[in-house]
Amino acid sequence: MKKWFISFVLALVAPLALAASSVDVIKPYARAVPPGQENSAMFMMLKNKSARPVSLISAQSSAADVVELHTHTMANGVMQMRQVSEINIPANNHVSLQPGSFHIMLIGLKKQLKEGDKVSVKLHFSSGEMAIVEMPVKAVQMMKMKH
Ligand SMILES: [Cu+2]
Repeated sequence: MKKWFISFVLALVAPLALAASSVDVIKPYARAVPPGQENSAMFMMLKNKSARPVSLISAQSSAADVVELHTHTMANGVMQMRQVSEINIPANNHVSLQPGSFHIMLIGLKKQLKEGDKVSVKLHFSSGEMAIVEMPVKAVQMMKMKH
């Protein structure tokens, strides 16, 4: 009887848990690029409101041919970008995607990203949750760096 009751409650609760997002996306924006530049990046703060760690595992956007998760590392005194398989957000904590650190890399832009434009991205998390985020395009100062 008790077992039956628990599975009944789970069946009732599970769809709601999937619909509720455990991650808040705060102040997202994409970097404006000059004409002819093929790559850009998206930045935002990801806040994990749950008591379990969660990771951003992939991103999709119609703005570019390829969308990757990247970070920056210092190698032999040179700042370099590299792809990462996921970006972890600790429980009840946040991670910042910002210039010089984690970012969502847009490779092969389908059109120039101009200040004032809007661009969207679909985020997939290790929890199975998904978020569609629309963000403004802004001018951002970039350090010179190698890919
Ligand atoms: Cu990058």
